Amino acid sequence: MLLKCTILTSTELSIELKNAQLLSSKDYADIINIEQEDGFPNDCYDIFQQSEGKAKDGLYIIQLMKDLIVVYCDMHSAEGGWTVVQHITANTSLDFDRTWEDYKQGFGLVNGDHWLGNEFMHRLTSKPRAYKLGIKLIDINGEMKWGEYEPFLIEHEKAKYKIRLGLYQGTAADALTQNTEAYIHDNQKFTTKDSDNDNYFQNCAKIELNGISGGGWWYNACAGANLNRRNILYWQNDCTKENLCKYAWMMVKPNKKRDKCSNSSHDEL
Ligand SMILES: [Ca+2]
Repeated sequence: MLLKCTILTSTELSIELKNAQLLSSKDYADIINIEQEDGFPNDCYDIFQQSEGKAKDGLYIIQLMKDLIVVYCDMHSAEGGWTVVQHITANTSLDFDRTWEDYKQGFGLVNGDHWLGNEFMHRLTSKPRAYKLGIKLIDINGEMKWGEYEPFLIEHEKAKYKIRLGLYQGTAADALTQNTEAYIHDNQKFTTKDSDNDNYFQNCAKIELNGISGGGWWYNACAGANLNRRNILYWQNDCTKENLCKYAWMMVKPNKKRDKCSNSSHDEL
């Protein structure tokens, strides 16, 4: 199921968004570049650069191959230009216990809690230029932690949207490639309640904590981090049952250092 919607702008330009289901009816008026005339950008970093760093946070249309999608751009975190691929508020009413198809196409509202969609994450990060992943965590006391994996990519659907992570830096724990809990997430396939691709004898996406299941994630057996369990966000050391987190974001941005060497862009993964 993929909803499409055609927007008529004031210039009579019709725009078909592939992920229109991630917009509420009032969100359309908030799309900042809806009347752009010279083609849509590849990602939020393009917008950030073209504006010389002046572009605001908010909703923008980007082009992934021939498809147009709407995304939320974070123009202020870690030097700006980030395309948000996940946002969650602890105890959100948005259900993250979803099927493979839902995680593939995205769900929620791009202006709030949402998952942009594994297919779009794959297309974004498999472009010739290499990308990096940013993780932003805010705990209930308002303390912010940040981390980056560089490079980062999501493989195609036949590879079960496997996650590939490079070197880590940041103030948060390295919960995706560190092995302190023997659950390394790097190189793991994506698992949902209807598609078990993890290394546990049961399906990690179905295991409940306080009555809420884990949701889709790149589980190992099962998790050293999981930002898609909507009641308790989990990020080794930083977001736990003892140190509750209120918000999390996952976002992507081209790796500046590798712009000029796209031929070998993914060799280090
Ligand atoms: Ca399993």
